[in-house]
Amino acid sequence: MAASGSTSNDSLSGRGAGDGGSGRGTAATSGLGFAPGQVLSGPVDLRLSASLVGSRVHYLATVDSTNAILRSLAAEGEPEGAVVVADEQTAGRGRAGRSWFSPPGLGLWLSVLLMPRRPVRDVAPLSIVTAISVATALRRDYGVDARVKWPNDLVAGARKLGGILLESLQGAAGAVERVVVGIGLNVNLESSDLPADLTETATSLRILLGRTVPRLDVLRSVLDGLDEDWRLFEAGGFASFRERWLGLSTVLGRHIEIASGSDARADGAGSAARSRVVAGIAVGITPAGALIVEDDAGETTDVWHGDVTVLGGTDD
Ligand code: BT5
Repeated sequence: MAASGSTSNDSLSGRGAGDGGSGRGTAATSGLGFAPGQVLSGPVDLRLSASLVGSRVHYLATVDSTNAILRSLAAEGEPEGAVVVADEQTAGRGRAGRSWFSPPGLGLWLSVLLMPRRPVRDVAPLSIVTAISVATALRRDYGVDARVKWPNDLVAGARKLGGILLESLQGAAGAVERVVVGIGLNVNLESSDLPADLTETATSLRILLGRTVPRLDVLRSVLDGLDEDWRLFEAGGFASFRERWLGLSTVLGRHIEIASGSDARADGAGSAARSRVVAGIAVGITPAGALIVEDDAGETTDVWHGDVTVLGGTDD
């Protein structure tokens, strides 16, 4: 299908107008510098160094969910590395049926198509790998103290800066043929933009830095970082990210509770019927990306997915 989504002129601001603080207002900082509704070449139009991630970038104004759009495109033969990025999502998705607040022009709401051809279990850590990759890019290029909260959160100062939603389109014999990696990143939201239920828990680059940031620059930083990290993951699996996780994790060494079973699995099948809570200290991560939790009796459990609550203090 042709990627569908409405177009608007609001985002058609001069390229780079947001970079120099030229005072052209919201459109200058909110627009990606291109008219929405186009398919862009990452290397040519966006000047990405990446050769795979962002090979084609569908830039749309308003969509229900970039993950949903990219799933449809994938079914019609979209190549690996394709990206869908939208100014606004009207039905942005979180895990387990939750929603993702995606107001127009203030964040990066995007999805990347990957084709790992690895078994489901090997692909599950891609969610934390993506969070590690984005955190690394933001630390390097914006100097923010971005960290990761297993399994899929990007946090700063104990607040949620972004989230990752992995959806797999499973192929034959357990091989994952296509994975849609959804990334939501709060860029230029101010506290007053947040709905009441997120004011105490969410943050953005703008809130952290005290200034607006051109979304195009953040997009480049994130896609180039992902391209590099995706190659590392393909070559060495999660083991290549273990050290970085140890340095960026907000849960390591903390007393936590994990509600698992309410989470959607990597293959998208979900397992809502079974829900269990594992409690203890997060003592490490396995080479394959499962969180190791040690209970009071010293027994350890490997946990593959779930929602983590850090007990007795803040999350960072
Ligand atoms: C996530 O789910 O964190 C995954 C979010 C993935 C969003 C991207 S945007 C592009 C792509 N297309 C999509 O449709 N989705 C992906 P989860 O761990 O379940 O967290 C969801 C919870 O985060 C919600 O229940 C809220 O409490 C909170 N939340 C919602 N919007 C938020 C925001 N903009 N900033 C911070 N927290 C938010």
